[in-house]
Amino acid sequence: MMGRLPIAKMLGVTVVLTAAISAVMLSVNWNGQDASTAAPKIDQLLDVMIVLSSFVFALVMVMLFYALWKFKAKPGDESDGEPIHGNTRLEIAWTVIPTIIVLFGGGYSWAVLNDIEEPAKDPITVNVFAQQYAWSFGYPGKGNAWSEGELHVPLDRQAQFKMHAQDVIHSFWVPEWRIKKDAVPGITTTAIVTPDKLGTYQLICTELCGFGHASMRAKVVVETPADFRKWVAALPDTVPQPLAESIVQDTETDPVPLGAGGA
Ligand SMILES: [Cu+2]
Repeated sequence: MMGRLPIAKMLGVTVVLTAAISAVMLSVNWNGQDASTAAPKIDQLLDVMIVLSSFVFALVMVMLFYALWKFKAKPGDESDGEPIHGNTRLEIAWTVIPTIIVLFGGGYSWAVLNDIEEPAKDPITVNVFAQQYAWSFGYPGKGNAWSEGELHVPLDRQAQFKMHAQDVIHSFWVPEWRIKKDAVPGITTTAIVTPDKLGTYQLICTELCGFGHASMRAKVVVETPADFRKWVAALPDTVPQPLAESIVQDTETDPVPLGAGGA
């Protein structure tokens, strides 16, 4: 039966449909403004995945509509369908093609992740404390200065955010930076970001963490190193004792912790 299918024609239609769907989907700026060195790489990864998904969608639609049109029962035909047992060629195709697509997607994502998490020589470390329903931040390289509800980082310098959840799981997300990382009670998770555009952004908790989840936000300011130094020097408080203890108690998950940098 496979031999009688117009495979070349179906593939042709699939390619044209893939191009058309991709063109529409790629015309949308899904992730919005970008403000970190990782953002363009993640956006490109998404674009590639969109094209691959469009191909799979187009292929399934072409086969579905071909089958609907070609094998429709004639009016009055009440007979059973043809009994079909395995089709080796088809089974090999539908195993091999998805395997290649998934392996490619996995390998490409791995390479991008490796690239954007490559530790820089002189990162700044920021401790991020997440609790229902607020964020606060400690600057270990600046005498453990502490800020509540407002995070400042210098421009063009890798920031390593060490997450310390105080109660339930929260998640650290600044959309313009693209990076997302869960803050999990008991362990230290690390988000690595190099902000490359000055501006004011919003940190959003992106893990449903309770009644006040929707309002769990903080202001994020990316500023020049000089402005950052001035701001952090003027902070009146240092990290309070219970939060400082959570740093010690949490288990480090990064195999090569970079320590408290950021002088
Ligand atoms: Cu939360």
